[in-house]
Amino acid sequence: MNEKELQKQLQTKVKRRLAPLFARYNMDFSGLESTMKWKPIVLVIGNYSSGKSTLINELVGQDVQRTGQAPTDDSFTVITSDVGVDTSEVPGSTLVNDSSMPFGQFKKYGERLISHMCMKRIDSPILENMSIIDSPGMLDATSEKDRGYNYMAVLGDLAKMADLIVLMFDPHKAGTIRESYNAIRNTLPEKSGEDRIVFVMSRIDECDSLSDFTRSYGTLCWNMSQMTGRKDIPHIYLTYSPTAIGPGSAVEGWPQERRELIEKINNAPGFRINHILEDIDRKVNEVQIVAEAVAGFTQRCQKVSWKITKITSVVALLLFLFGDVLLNSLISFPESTLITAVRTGTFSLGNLVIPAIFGLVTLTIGAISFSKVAFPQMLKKVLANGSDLVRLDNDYRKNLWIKMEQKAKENLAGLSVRDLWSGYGRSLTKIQGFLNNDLKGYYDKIVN
Ligand SMILES: Nc1nc2c(ncn2[C@@H]2O[C@H](COP(=O)(O)OP(=O)(O)OP(=O)(O)O)[C@@H](O)[C@H]2O)c(=O)[nH]1
Ligand SMILES: [Mg+2]
Repeated sequence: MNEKELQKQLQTKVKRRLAPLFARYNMDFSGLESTMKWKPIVLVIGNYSSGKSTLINELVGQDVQRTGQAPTDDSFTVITSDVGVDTSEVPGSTLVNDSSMPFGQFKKYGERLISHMCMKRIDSPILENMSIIDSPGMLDATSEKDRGYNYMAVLGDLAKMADLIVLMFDPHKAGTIRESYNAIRNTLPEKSGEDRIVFVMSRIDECDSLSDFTRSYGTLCWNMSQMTGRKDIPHIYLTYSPTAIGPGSAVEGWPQERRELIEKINNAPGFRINHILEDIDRKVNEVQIVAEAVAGFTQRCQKVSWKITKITSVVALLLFLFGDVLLNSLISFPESTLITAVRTGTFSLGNLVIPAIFGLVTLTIGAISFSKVAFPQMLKKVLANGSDLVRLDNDYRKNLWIKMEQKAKENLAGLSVRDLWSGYGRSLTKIQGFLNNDLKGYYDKIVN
């Protein structure tokens, strides 16, 4: 099966199996759905005038984006293919309302963003397998506030969808890499997110001397070690624009560096299915820990309820048999008890009235004591601290719980006594089954 077929199959199956489960726990499925839709995405971000649009124009072989020295772009542009169609521009309002594309989630940022989004369809070989998103360059913190939408959050959401994020910096602004990195890092999967980011120092021709270059490169490395918290520095690709510097101006070694970057970008579609699986894995683990907490709580309640039922049933039976004897000895009523009536052969249905009342009242007291006393108390306890509802035997689970605890509590707070028997255990088993069987199967398929 090829990647596209696998992706299609995955999309159908995941939706059928998981959408109802996500809904059950009030969790958002649309993010996952949009990840699975559409083709691979390369997102280009970085500071203004770092050469993002220039690089894209060179990749697609057309001047599709405007370029210039001052901050030029103030829009997010999705560049995609449309063989045989003249360059046509689709406005943001169409983009976010087209359910065949994954951009619906950006509606939440409001009109300001939508009017600063668009799609350009062009005919270019590189776009057969991917789409490229050009972004407005990052400015300083004060100017970011004037955009009228949350620029950093938008970058984060786009990064979540992307298969490759090209983070570009020119030598003059190497110090601002941290803001861009922070904007995207937290939205990416913990384990593999780092691999999706490509760090690029552009416009290297503008370094006047080797020491100038070393200074910029050093600043970039220092910033990167600070933000990633890692001792090893990820690979930094170097690039320049052949069109901007003119023919024959490239120094030896530069073309090779640039080729490596382009190859990396060209390889982005190859990671698509793996990224989709990782995203599914991450989201399903999130829903699983919530489901585990809810199922843990419902099981605990069922046990207590069962205990109360056992005790009250025994008491109810005793009172059914002997309650009227007790009453008779105290107030000489009823005249004939159930046992006497049976023994003397004078039994009539009337003899059942008092025992039945005794039995039913006891059972009702048992039920009320569970629903009005035991259940609310147990709920209060887990809402104060529910960490013993889930297995927290490693750091991954601990961090996951920190992230999802609030969601789990929302679900727990919404439970009523009746919900305790509505199959939360089964839902958890389904989620676990998906993770352990279905998803594993898909991972195996792409490895083999
Ligand atoms: N010398 C030199 N100039 C470059 C290079 N790459 C781009 N430029 C020039 O730098 C300017 C900015 O390039 P753009 O591609 O518009 O930069 P951008 O990152 O898209 O900028 P914004 O859209 O404003 O964020 C343009 O005038 C380009 O011609 C390069 O490698 N070397
Ligand atoms: Mg630009």
